[in-house]
Amino acid sequence: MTDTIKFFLDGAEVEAHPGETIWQVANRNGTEIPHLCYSPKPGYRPDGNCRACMVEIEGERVLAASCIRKPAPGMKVNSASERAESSRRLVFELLAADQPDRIVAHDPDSRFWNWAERVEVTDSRFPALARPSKVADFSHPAMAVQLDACIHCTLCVRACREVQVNDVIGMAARGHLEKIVFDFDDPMGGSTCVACGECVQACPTGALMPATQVDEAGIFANAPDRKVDSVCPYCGVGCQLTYEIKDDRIVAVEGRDGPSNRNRLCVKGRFGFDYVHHADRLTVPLVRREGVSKHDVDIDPLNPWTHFREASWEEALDRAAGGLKRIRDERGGGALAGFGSAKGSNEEAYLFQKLVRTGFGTNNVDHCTRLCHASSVAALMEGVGSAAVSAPFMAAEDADVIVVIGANPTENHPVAATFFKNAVKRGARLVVMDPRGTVLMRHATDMLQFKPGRDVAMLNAMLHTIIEEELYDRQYVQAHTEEFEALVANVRDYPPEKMAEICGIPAEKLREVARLYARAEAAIIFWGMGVSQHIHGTDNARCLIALSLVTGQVGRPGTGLHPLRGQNNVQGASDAGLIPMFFPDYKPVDSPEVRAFYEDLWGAPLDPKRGLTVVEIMDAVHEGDIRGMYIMGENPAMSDPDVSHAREALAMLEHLVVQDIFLTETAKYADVVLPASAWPEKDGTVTNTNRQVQMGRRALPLPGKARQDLDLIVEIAKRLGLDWTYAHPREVFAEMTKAMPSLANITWERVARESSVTYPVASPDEPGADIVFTEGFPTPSGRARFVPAKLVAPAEEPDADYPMVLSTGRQLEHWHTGSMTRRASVLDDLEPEAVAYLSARDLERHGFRSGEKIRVATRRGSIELKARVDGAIPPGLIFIPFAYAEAAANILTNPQLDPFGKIPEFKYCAARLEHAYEPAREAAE
Ligand SMILES: Nc1nc2c(c(=O)[nH]1)N[C@H]1C(S)=C(S)[C@@H](COP(=O)(O)OP(=O)(O)OC[C@H]3O[C@@H](n4cnc5c(=O)[nH]c(N)nc54)[C@H](O)[C@@H]3O)O[C@H]1N2
Ligand SMILES: Nc1nc2c(c(=O)[nH]1)N[C@H]1C(S)=C(S)[C@@H](COP(=O)(O)OP(=O)(O)OC[C@H]3O[C@@H](n4cnc5c(=O)[nH]c(N)nc54)[C@H](O)[C@@H]3O)O[C@H]1N2
Ligand SMILES: [Mo]
Repeated sequence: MTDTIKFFLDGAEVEAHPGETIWQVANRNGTEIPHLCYSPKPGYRPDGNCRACMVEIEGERVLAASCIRKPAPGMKVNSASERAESSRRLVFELLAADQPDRIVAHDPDSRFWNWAERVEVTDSRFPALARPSKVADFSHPAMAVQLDACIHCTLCVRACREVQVNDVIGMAARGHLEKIVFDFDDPMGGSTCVACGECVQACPTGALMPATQVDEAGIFANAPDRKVDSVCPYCGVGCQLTYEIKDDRIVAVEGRDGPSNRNRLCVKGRFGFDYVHHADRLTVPLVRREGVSKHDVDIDPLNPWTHFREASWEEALDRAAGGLKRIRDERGGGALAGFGSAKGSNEEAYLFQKLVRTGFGTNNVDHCTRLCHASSVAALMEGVGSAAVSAPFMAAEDADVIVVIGANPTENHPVAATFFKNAVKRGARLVVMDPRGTVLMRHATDMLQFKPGRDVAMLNAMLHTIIEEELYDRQYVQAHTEEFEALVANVRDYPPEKMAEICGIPAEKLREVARLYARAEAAIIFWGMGVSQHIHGTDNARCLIALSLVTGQVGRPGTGLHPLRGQNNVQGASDAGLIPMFFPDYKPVDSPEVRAFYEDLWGAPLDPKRGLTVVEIMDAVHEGDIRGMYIMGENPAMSDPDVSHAREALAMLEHLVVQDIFLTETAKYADVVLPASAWPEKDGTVTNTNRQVQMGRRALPLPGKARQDLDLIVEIAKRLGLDWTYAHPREVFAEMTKAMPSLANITWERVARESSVTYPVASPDEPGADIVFTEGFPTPSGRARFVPAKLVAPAEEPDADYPMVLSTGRQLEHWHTGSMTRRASVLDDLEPEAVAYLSARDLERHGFRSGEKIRVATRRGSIELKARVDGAIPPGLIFIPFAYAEAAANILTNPQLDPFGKIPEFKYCAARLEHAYEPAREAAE
């Protein structure tokens, strides 16, 4: 800290760190200075426009805005002089003149009114200015805009343009007509706003408010009676948030300063919370009525009584466990399987796999990671000995080159994407590689819109360039890797000039991007499902790993390999052992020493064979090998590939127990349905994509007779003969730390205290290691291994019958199978219908109009949904999100698996477009 300076604040000598403003130093020293246009939150640039923070500086004629003014050595600042105070009071008085009175304020608890009260301004001597008449804009389902309270402080503009980088809000006009506008002065609901709500969180006056907190007249409503700190239940970013609660209902959500979100949230985290209060919530245990077929499962969640009847907890649990026990005792544990959940806590995931392993007696336990990053995990384990990210996504802040491949973070990891966009503003190069144009493309410095399924061709061409042009890091390769020669020999066959045609990117561009990445001081790679969900997904990831190793772009700040993890707890659930080939911490089940350790810890004999994976389990049901299943917090009837086949399997099961918060498409096939706890109803830890273990806290009571997921797992375990006594997740966490070296130096209390602890962590009082592989790799040799990849074509190529390529994935507003988000009012309002995204050319060629209902068919089946033209989709490609039960994308998808990761090819199959079935037309024929 050589650059600290000393100056005087209100007579006392204080120290300023480099770059600090007077306001920040004062604040750090406990001197509060009013502020309106200034937000002390990270990411907000001070603007100094509102004058609410004026201070007097000795020897200066005019007062200074303390939020923007930096102190000089020896400067004498007076924050409480009569002149400063009366000037600030005047500012508040002038602003109050133009505000609705506090009793009818949109937000009487706003920063503006709280500060006005503290500087003793309650009303104003000044007349109000003539205001434009149209001030209220309630066009957006999530946010209320009432510009009569706007003070033109531009915080919302900075929130939108500089923090979240969505570029929707701007300032228009001049003088007293000046106002904030959305796009070209559109209603907010009709603008390109993505509803992250950053502007609402930033607004100091209540001009922008969550719609849940204003009544029809625009006046404040639903003041919370309590607040609970937790973590977002949606994606792997793991944003920390605060639930604001009134009468045991969430009324609003605010972002907290967590290490992965710095107060930011996205539309789902901020406005997608009311699924927990939806009328469809399961509130009583259900058992299937005697003799009701599982093959006809069109059940209304609000009226399930045709198929199910209510049962007492005793009966439901006895039946649930009894059916599993009978199958185990008659046929052995191998006839059972369990799907655990990546939407629950670490403690639940750990107990679930322990139940399957010690209670069922099988390793047939898996979860959605199989459909997700299983191939990335296979490649990372084989190449670098660890499947977690090598650096958090915040490392983008230190990178010169950021590569995003096969991921659509503005929709799927929106808060992480804000940091990528921030990095571009700072001057980093952003390389986006995706067959489909994404929103991130607008921010990309280099866009490689290559042919779907051709990643290996593109990446091998880059590796070829790096080796041929000797751009690789010879020293790094020598010191830290093995089997380099195998890579060199392999990529010889893949020069850019030859690969250009295959991947659709000109050779010179391939070379240019290869040089850019290799020569960067610090380059980092982020990837997603576009890489992993292919029959060659493991090969795709191998190439990315090779790129980073060959150039030494790993283990330093701003470098690394980061598979963006999807579910809020998929990292934690995988770590906890919800995987058929691994015990907790990726310890192989087929190693006798490992097994002995766990048999000792758990006091039970363990199955020495690897278990079956998600898709294999469904196949085994068809074969008659698996007869009973326990599914907690997964919806395979929607999320598995070739879902007709999966649904048949579910119907064939002799015994199916489903534990969920809704009567999902999967639950409809159940023999017993156990109503469980939603995320805001439970205590537990979760691990995000950055390896940060975070604390979720119970904010709400359980609805009806619903019970905690953890308790239900324990109840089933007891009925299978296990002597479990866990009464609180804290006890489970304590046991996990014994089974999992990765959790060394982390305790429940520590996570509760610090909110977030990154693993691995070297001691109880040090922060965890954000960056790993700084000195070698956790492999037997300490070296990372190159694994060459050959070109493998997608399993099903377009042909004369099915001439197009179908790709599936996600939308910003919806979560996977829609069970939660289609029951979240704002989200459902924003995206209410199933859509297929097409290029204008394909639409025209088929004679469709945008918005028209069309049919998409593959060899597995067909669905009908609305066509939506998307300029970023190349001709020949159809993109369908899989959130809509009425047009389930997985009726279409191909279940062919990658041989290593066992992940299905969700991103590529042959399809064709047809006219929708129209009864009227058929009748006329
Ligand atoms: N809103 C929302 N957010 C989510 C989720 C959600 O359901 N909704 N789910 C979460 C989960 S579990 C996950 S795993 C993540 C997934 O997050 P992403 O990985 O971003 O998800 P996808 O939309 O499936 O696909 C990513 C990209 O892959 C591209 N792609 C398609 N084919 C190919 C190809 O052959 N090669 C390459 N390189 N790219 C291709 C697609 O065009 C798409 O832009 O999102 C998480 N976040
Ligand atoms: N076509 C296609 N299919 C795909 C993909 C794709 O890109 N394309 N992506 C795949 C990927 S990456 C993934 S991760 C999977 C996701 O597949 P799933 O995990 O099956 O999908 P979700 O909808 O997230 O299912 C979560 C379930 O948990 C329930 N739930 C939520 N919170 C709780 C809780 O606290 N307790 C309990 N007991 N239940 C809870 C929800 O109601 C829901 O039924 O889908 C895969 N399927
Ligand atoms: Mo996922």
